[in-house]
Amino acid sequence: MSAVAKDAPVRAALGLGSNIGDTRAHLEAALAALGETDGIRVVARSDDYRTPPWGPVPQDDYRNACAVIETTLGPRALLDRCLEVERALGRERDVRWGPRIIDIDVLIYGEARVEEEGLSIPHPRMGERAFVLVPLAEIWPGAPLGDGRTASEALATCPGQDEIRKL
Ligand code: PH2
Ligand code: MG
Ligand code: MG
Repeated sequence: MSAVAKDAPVRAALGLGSNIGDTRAHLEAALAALGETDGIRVVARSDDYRTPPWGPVPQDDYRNACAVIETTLGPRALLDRCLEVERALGRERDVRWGPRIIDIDVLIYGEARVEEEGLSIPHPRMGERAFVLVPLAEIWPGAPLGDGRTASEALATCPGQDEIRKL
């Protein structure tokens, strides 16, 4: 055993989405790249779900999934790695809420609360979004949303689940 104690990994949840091009390949490539990252271990991956587009922009349905990871990266370094993987897969600056090749959001990072430029953890809107809660509750039903509810508790009252299809 090393004399130097290492920080214990933190359990975090990521939300992934794509609605441009080969959406299945984009999610697979994103998870592969994340899993190859020093300091990130992917411990669970949900099924993929076809979900109607949420928000004001008319666009194609999404493929959404969630992953649970264990990470020794801090929240900002984790976000930076997610953004790097998005860029590597070809994502460009896009319209807010608009279509995208790949979106990787940090939903939960342990019990941490982070409010910084470009980074809000727990993700402030996930408790109302079936496209996040359905895959998240599949792999981590007890995930703490930060509002006192778990993923499965929030899902019990979340509208829009009937339009979501497991792929
Ligand atoms: N992401 C958006 C906007 N709308 N709708 C669904 N169903 N899934 C998404 O991932 C999504 C969305 C912008 O981040
Ligand atoms: Mg995002
Ligand atoms: Mg998003």
